[in-house]
Amino acid sequence: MTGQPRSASQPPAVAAAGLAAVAWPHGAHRLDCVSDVHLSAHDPATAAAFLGYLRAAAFDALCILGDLFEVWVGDDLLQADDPEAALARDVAAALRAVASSRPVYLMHGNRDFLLGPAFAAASGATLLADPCLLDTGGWRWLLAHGDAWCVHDADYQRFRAQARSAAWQADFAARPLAERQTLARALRAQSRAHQAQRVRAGMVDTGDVDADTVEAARQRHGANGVIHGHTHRPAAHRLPGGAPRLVLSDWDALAQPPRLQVLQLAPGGRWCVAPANA
Ligand SMILES: [Mn+2]
Repeated sequence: MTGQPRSASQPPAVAAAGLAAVAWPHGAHRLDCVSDVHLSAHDPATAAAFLGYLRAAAFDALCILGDLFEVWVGDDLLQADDPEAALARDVAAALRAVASSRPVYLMHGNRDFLLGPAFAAASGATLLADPCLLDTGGWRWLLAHGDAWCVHDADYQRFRAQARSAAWQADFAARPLAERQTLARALRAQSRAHQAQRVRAGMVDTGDVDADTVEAARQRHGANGVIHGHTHRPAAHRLPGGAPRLVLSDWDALAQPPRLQVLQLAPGGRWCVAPANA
């Protein structure tokens, strides 16, 4: 899948309203976007694929748009003695090797929104605000994880607002690591049960972003197009105003065929999708 900005009916980019913008790295030809890798010690095949992708690193810059980890309960995991901690240290070291010569950007997802300054320091990654702009030179992408645009899932949006508050995070961080891990597992199981119940009840599909909400954000921030993940519904859509909305795939090395998808961006709004192990 490849794409190029349209010239004739290209939606206008107006001045951005105070949103942080990532500049296209000087001289870069290719900036890779990935998201929803969902790294976990329970899925060594996907972890190995991601580490292999970082080692090969044929990109000039890397942008991870959320849910790099299946769950992140705090940066103190880096010091812990369990398989998830060992994987987290391997990933941080591999990112750091990349970041020694190329920019690595990291955005929070809904699973790993507690990735903090200690992980950023260990990995050499620059934490991105959600959303933020990427200026590729004459073409601006609005980058987001995507969960904030799933406005039809009112229960999730309530939880999101609560979990992003300083009070909730302080209370959570004060609990022992093992308790936080148990709590995260329980929240995950609860969320799965909730989704399954909605599907059984034939209720409206709340698992996707709302296109009008995304289009409003695009216009508000003066972007030419939008890139997000989270929904695990990879596609290249057109927003109501005609601008591209590119949706990143999740990663699963054991799926048939394996899902290890990378969105490669080039200057000026050009893009293509390729397998990570190509
Ligand atoms: Mn997500």
